Amino acid sequence: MSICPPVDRYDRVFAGRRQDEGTAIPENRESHPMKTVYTRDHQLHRDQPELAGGKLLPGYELPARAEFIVERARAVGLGPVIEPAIHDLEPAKRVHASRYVDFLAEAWSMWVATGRTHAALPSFWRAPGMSTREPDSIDGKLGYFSFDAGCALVAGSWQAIRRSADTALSAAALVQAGERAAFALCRPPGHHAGTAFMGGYCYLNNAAIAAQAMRDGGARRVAVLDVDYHHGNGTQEIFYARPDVFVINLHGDPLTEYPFFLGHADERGVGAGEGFNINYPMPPGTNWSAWNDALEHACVRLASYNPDVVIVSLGVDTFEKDPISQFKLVTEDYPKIGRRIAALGLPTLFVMEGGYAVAEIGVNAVGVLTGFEDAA
Ligand code: Q9C
Ligand code: ZN
Repeated sequence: MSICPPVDRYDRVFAGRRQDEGTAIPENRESHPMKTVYTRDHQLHRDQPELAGGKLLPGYELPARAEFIVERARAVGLGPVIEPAIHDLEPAKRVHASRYVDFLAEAWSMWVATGRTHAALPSFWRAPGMSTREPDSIDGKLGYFSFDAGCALVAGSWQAIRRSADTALSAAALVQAGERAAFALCRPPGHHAGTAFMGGYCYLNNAAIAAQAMRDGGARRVAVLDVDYHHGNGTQEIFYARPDVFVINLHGDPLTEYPFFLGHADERGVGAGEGFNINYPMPPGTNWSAWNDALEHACVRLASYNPDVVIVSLGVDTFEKDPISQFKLVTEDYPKIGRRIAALGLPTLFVMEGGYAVAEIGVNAVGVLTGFEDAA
């Protein structure tokens, strides 16, 4: 059962605004039901600010995002919506530094102990040449374990973060138990979080935790296909030296787009992992035609890796109306993404990442999943 008390379904910001109904609801799809793993515990992470463009603003990463997606999944009859099981922190610590995970767990109480009750946010970071020693004070720790000021912590954040990882782990278990596909409706998202840092609204890397759990559960090779607008720097960093998890990213060119400091085309992996990381940076204004060319190339490379399972880091911030992104995909494009991924013919775990055009996020994200189901 959810531990989250029932709260208002949508954020104040979106009060009175309805989800975009999009195209007609597809036909009944009970023949191939895809399970969605979801918990309203995500709502505990709310009202968090972010530093953007020199201003402290309400975060773009809103509870309404997940609410609109689960509502759309139910409306189209995607399949059952189930609550994630509770996991301990060991699976997270298989990809994250133990100290980092423990920091996330204790950060809010350390922050409150300084007399502050507003959201915790870092203001200080290390530059190259500075010490790698973990500071004692919470302000030092916040900077030490982050790379931007997009990851505020509020009272309920840690519980939501843990449950988001639980969501990915439970959906991964469904796929490992033989389901053709499953949808982890994670919130907060994960792909910017690395071994020992948060950033870009991400705290624990849900897709990476799921990938490692699948490896530990017997998968020989795992492919991660990240279609979020932003480069999945955390996932890349975690698996960069490993040949057993092949990481492929389609994203806005970091020369102009967040996260700026990773995601270039010449980053191909290192050591035993050399050749097992591929980046497809694309310029602002990229439309379906160019984006689809990259997807096609990525899918051919992915198929030749012959993985046991595919994990899709599913961001829909490639949408033309996304408020913080510069690609031009339209609602009708999202089912095509799902159909191409289904054509791989592989067990597939979808893990929710970004997407900030909140009114359209349900139609777009679930559109990928119904496209997959129609072709599977
Ligand atoms: N004015 C994900 O999509 N800030 N994270 C960009 C906003 C960071 C996006 C500038 C965007 C992070 C999971
Ligand atoms: Zn994104």
